[in-house]
Amino acid sequence: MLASLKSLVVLALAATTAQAAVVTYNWNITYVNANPDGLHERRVIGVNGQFPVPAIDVTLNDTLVINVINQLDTPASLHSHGLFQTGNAQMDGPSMVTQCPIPPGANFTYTIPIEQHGTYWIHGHFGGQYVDGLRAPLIIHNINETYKYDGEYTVALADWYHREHPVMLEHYLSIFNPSGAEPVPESGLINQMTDAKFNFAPGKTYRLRIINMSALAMFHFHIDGHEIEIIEVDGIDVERTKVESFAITAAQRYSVLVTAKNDTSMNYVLHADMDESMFDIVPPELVLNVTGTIVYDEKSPLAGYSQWEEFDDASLVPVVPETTSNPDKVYTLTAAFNVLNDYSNKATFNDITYVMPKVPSLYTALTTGENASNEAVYGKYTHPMVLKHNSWVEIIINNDDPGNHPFHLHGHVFQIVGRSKGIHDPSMPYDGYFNTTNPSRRDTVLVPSEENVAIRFKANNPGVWLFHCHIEWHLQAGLATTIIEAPEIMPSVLKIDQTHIDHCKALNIPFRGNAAGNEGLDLTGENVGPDPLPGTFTTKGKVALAFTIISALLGLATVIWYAREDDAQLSAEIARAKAAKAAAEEEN
Ligand SMILES: *[C@@H]1O[C@H](CO)[C@@H](O)[C@H](O)[C@H]1NC(C)=O
Ligand SMILES: *[C@@H]1O[C@H](CO)[C@@H](O)[C@H](O)[C@H]1NC(C)=O
Ligand SMILES: *[C@@H]1O[C@H](CO)[C@@H](O)[C@H](O)[C@H]1NC(C)=O
Ligand SMILES: *[C@@H]1O[C@H](CO)[C@@H](O)[C@H](O)[C@H]1NC(C)=O
Ligand SMILES: *[C@@H]1O[C@H](CO)[C@@H](O)[C@H](O)[C@H]1NC(C)=O
Ligand SMILES: *[C@@H]1O[C@H](CO)[C@@H](O)[C@H](O)[C@H]1NC(C)=O
Ligand SMILES: *[C@@H]1O[C@H](CO)[C@@H](O)[C@H](O)[C@H]1NC(C)=O
Ligand SMILES: *[C@@H]1O[C@H](CO)[C@@H](O)[C@H](O)[C@H]1NC(C)=O
Ligand SMILES: *[C@@H]1O[C@H](CO)[C@@H](O)[C@H](O)[C@H]1NC(C)=O
Ligand SMILES: [Cu+2]
Repeated sequence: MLASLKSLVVLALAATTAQAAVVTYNWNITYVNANPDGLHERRVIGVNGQFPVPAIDVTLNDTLVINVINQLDTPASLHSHGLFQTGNAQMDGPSMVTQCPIPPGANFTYTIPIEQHGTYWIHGHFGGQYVDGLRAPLIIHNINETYKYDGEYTVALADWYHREHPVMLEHYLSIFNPSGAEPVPESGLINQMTDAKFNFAPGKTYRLRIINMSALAMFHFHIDGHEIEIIEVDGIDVERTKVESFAITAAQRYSVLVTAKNDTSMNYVLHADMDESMFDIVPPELVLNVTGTIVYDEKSPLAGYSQWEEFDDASLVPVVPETTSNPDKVYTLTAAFNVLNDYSNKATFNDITYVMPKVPSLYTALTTGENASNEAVYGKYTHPMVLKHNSWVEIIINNDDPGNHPFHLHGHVFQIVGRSKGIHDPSMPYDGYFNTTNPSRRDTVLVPSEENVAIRFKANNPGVWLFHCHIEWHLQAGLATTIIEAPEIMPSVLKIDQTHIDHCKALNIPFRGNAAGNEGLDLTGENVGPDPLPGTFTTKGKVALAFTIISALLGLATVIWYAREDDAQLSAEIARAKAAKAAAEEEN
């Protein structure tokens, strides 16, 4: 089905001269077959029979309506990444945080008043469905753009796997992967293909909207022979900043202006090089340097290659300034990966690995009255942080892991006010502040290994917002916390319609009470996660210990996850191992 189902209804607003539109998309989510890298045809998740999923395109002050029909055999939900959803948290999308997922065969309508402009994306937020294809750019035009340009292109960068996400995830989180090695993608794609082309006309200026829709891969972006000027970062317009190249981690966005050459004698390569430091192994057949082409003339040859330098995103200056305030509350969150007491490698913030509650946290906030302000009702393993309305909050994110992690906050942009090397000790004063006068703002920030970043935001958006690593594997490994913002006024601001409740009922998910589905503070039966192993081992020590335990239990020498075994065989092995472990535990 190729016909676009987008329809545009212009509402005449009698009282004002402003023209706001209701823009409706009908999204029939189904499996389709596709072979985006030309190496392997597989089942992917598409929309209206199409893959890649076409972009959503709206204008500031429109109302975006997405009528979802879930024709998959699993539940699904959609998150509009980077949108504030002010007073609309029930439309944010993450399953078991702001809604019960949409059951197979059911429909759900996301109604989203558009209050921002810039470059965003929309993706599945049930399991890892976006990794299997359920992801698309979401472009919001300003009514009057800050910068002028003659044309625009979206450049969506993504990594691509040949196996389906649930199969890879089971192995990733299993006791067979004690070092927590992430599945390495088979390809990198630009606009979900390997040969994307962008036509430039001489002398014109283009806005390129670059979106990183990866599950894991980070890209370094650069265009041969052309200067690029950054003008937007995660929806925030910034002063023009000339750069040669920039890194863009999963879920980040940049807009750049590129002025075309004055002649058409050459075409040029657009580079999005995958950062190999993110991968535990780099298979020899993996092409790291993903490219597209800037085409001036189909018949012209490609120009040669050049070197470039990178820049620092915290140096970007927002066009609309925003000062910061001293925080009313400071949290320090230390991210780490460890083998926990279920012998699998999981991610933790302050030793807690995120586990979904029995009741979506937003429904808990709306149904527990005075207890909604008590963190305990959300359950220990959602790692709740209750914020007072309009308070200023600072989070110091420590990355105590050998890998780099991009952290994303739903419902906000945050200010990047500090950073330093090493792991900040919360009992000491913070020494990493570097800018509290109009600091750079964005919704996803990269925290390099063994460094920390301090972010600030005002808790002015009542709702429940996930704060998590946007490497999909790490989110699934539990690298998330839940921000409960202004629970005291949430019931007067947010409205849950009957569809939410119907979907919970259909999936047998309780929709009121605390995280365990009980009244008051009785959390008997709540979902619990694995906890850290006892003792004070180093990470390496813990991995080694777990290896010893697993080897002793199962008589296995070593298991290497990325070996491309047959999926069925892997699943069988995992099932056998689980049974063996259960049997061993029973004997004890
Ligand atoms: C957009 O919406 C805002 C808030 O409702 C309003 O103040 C503004 O005038 C609108 N702008 C236009 C151009 O319609
Ligand atoms: C959704 O797509 C599936 C598969 O293409 C099709 O069978 C079904 O009729 C579609 N449903 C609607 C409501 O368009
Ligand atoms: C979902 O929406 C489609 C298209 O509007 C409709 O044909 C179908 O009956 C709806 N399904 C359910 C379960 O409401
Ligand atoms: C658009 O912005 C420009 C420059 O900021 C300004 O001169 C112009 O008046 C604005 N146009 C409208 C319709 O707001
Ligand atoms: C996309 O994000 C991943 C994960 O942070 C990162 O490794 C990769 O470099 C990013 N891609 C680009 C183009 O920067
Ligand atoms: C293109 O030509 C115009 C007019 O001569 C000049 O101002 C401009 O700098 C040139 N642009 C580039 C990218 O060379
Ligand atoms: C890939 O790009 C990097 C720069 O990001 C460069 O150093 C390297 O030589 C390129 N590799 C190939 C095979 O082109
Ligand atoms: C802090 O931010 C302001 C405004 O964004 C900028 O002008 C200034 O250079 C920054 N200072 C530092 C030390 O980065
Ligand atoms: C809050 O929790 C306490 C302790 O369990 C309970 O007695 C009280 O009824 C709860 N309040 C509400 C409004 O549920
Ligand atoms: Cu991560």
